[in-house]
Amino acid sequence: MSLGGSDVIIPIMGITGCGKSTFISKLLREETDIVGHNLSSRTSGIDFFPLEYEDGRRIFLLDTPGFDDTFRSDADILKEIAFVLAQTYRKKINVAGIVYMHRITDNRISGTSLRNLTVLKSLCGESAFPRIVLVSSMWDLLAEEPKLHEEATTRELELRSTNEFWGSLCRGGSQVARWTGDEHSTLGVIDHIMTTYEATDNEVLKIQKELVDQGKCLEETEAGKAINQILEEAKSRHREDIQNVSTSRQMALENGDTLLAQEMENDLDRVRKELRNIQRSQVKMKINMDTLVQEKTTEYDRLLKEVRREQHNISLAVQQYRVEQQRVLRERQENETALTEARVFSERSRCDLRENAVKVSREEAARLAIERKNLDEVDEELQQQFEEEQTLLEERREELEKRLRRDRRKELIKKNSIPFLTLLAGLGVTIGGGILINPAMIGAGSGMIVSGAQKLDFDRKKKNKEENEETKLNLDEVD
Ligand SMILES: Nc1nc2c(ncn2[C@@H]2O[C@H](COP(=O)(O)OP(=O)(O)OP(=O)(O)O)[C@@H](O)[C@H]2O)c(=O)[nH]1
Ligand SMILES: [Mg+2]
Repeated sequence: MSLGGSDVIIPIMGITGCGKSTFISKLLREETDIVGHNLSSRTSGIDFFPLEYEDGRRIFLLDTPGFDDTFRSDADILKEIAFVLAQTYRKKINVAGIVYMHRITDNRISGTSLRNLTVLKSLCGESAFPRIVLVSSMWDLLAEEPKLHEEATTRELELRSTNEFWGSLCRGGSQVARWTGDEHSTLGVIDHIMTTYEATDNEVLKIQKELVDQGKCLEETEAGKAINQILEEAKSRHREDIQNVSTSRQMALENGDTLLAQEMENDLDRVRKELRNIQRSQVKMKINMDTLVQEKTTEYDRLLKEVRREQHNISLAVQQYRVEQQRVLRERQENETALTEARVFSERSRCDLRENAVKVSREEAARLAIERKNLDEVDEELQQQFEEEQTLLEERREELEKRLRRDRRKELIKKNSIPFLTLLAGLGVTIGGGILINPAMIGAGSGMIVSGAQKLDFDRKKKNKEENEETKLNLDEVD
């Protein structure tokens, strides 16, 4: 199994909850558990979703955490993204494009959104702006609300015309797209990225050049500087807070208000802790490519083992579902046989009764008629029982079928992530631009036989397009 050459990556970026995982899940078609439904950030590391493009090459969609992640600092996230981008660049896997998502329903551009945009711009560099598609989500929520829809359109215009939002990106060649939340719309974005990628020379992202070609430390890269500036601003705010709260605490002590003074002491502890975290984050970015590779390859090696274990467990579950499904089918078959036998038996009894009825006295005939009626009742009851049981078994079979499909999809995703994880774990060997998985490290595990990734159904996209012009992707050329 080789990886590299014509395979490409497409990072999906944006703040927490903007719809990155949902966007990806539309291409996977089956329900997966990658989408978060609460406030805490669901995607905490980078996840990889391999898909097959129409010409057979693989596209790895990278589900990234936003720079506002609930569990990880901005520096940690930058390290993660920088490493993946640098490592794939070293292995000659190109970035076909970047999807940057934004919730159009947000009434104003939050500080977090601005922070993400700033990092995006510095990460890509101006020459890669044409590789970016700015995708707004949540339009489906406005479909029935003309007034809200109009407001959103105005916001979209504002985003495109304001330099610090999307303005500079659009002028630099980034495209704007409305995402209607369905597979067709999602395919439109990917198709656009791939078409642009094929029509233009490969464009290396700024951070890839800085880390790999120029040997810069993470903190010296433009994205590192952007994060550092954000951290410096946060530090000055914290220092100011410490000064103000310390003064107030002193006054509270002088007034003998020990309770208030204690509360302020707690506040001070909290702010000092945050300040220390920021300082630690800054230290984390004083890292060059070699150290970054050392640190991250160890992490990815661990992740690789975990994914392979998970894949193995899913395989076991799939096998169990299959066995259970066979059992259900067998039971249905047995029920049918039992019913057929019962019918043959009762038909035979009915025949006997009919024959006897001709020869017997009137009293006896009346008794036989009652027997026949009893037989009919038993038959009916059997039929009813049979139908009930078959319905239950059919429901169970459908449930198993659903689980089987879901788990097989999960298994495939895991399986197809393995070559990518292997590359990130530093186990890939570059030969002639391709990556060979190191067989000694991988062993003969079932996980390494990578079957075809999910094929992107562009035919379906074309068909949908003809059928439903309303969901047409709004990919505007911006001059
Ligand atoms: N109606 C609607 N809901 C959406 C859309 N995009 C995302 N959502 C919902 O918004 C929530 C968050 O979506 P996610 O896809 O988990 O967001 P994310 O960007 O991956 O978030 P993180 O992993 O935390 O960074 C989920 O409940 C989604 O169902 C959209 O276009 N329309
Ligand atoms: Mg997510």
